[in-house]
Amino acid sequence: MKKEKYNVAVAGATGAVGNEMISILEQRNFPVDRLKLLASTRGAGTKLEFKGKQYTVEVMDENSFAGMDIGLFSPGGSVSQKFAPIAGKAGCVVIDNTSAFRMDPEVPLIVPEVNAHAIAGYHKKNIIANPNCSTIQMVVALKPIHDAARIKRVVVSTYQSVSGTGKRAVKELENQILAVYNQQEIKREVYPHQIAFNCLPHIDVFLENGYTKEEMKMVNETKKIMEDDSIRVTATTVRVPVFYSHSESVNIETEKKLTADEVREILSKAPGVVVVDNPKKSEYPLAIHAAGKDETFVGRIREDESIPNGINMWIVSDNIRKGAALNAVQIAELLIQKYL
Ligand code: 3JN
Repeated sequence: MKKEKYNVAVAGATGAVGNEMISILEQRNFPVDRLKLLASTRGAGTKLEFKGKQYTVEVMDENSFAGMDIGLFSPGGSVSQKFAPIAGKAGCVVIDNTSAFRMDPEVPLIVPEVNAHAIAGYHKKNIIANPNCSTIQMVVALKPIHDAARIKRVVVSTYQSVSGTGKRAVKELENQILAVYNQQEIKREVYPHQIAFNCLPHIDVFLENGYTKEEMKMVNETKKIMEDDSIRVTATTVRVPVFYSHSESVNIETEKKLTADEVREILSKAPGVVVVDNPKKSEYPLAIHAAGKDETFVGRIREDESIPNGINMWIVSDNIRKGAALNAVQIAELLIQKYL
């Protein structure tokens, strides 16, 4: 018999994404029966609110998941690596926000607007992966174009906000901005260089091929979600001094010719996408407008005049919401609609 309400565990509850997951469960009135908030020993004891009631964050251990139906995970990658399989085996379906399982062929990697059907394979490990934030907002816009004209190649450059790194990075940018204005010493702890008034072409670690891990996540996850390994993808990921929302300059080459107007038409009907594209009035997607919103905003849609079938566009979304917490809760909604 189908349950009416579900026992939900939030792992990594004290982090930026964990906090947002709790808010989104409340905002979307997710049918929560018992809520369990989990974190490492550092976060345990913190008090957090859900629907007007206070919850104390507990230390996550091997026994945390007995009797829980859904686990929304956003701890560090190594923590997910250890605890997601434990939770899965205990019958708690994990929706994991880290990269630990994204490329595992037995784990679906889901963006509900793009590949909801792929969730069907979740029971192999009882784990569903939430893609990287930069990938999510890009594929929401790419999928309807791919369906209409088959995308052959994608060249993306990102402008990623500091909230993608977490609360400490948000504080670091604030402190550095104040230090610059007050002509004080600039302190660095989170990033290898000053982030205030600067751009860092370096997100996550560098790999043998000269790309960063963040860049290769965008390459590999895009192919898996779009279910097409023939799409060629190349990425440059850049951290910019913005607090919330990631922006992306995306160039695509399609098999079939599409005009800019056709792309606008396709995207205006795409789920989760809002076209903001009126350059004459200086209207285009902006990080400060996307922050706190659920949609992915697309603008600056124009033909790439250097090739026969090319399109350029600018894609902006709230990295903590659609890029992480909201996408995870949408996956949980799909799961309970169809399977639990
Ligand atoms: O930097 C960003 O804007 C997004 C960061 C994502 C991130 C940070 C640390 C570890 C991830 C991720 O989601 O890919 C991971 C990871 O799980 O590998």
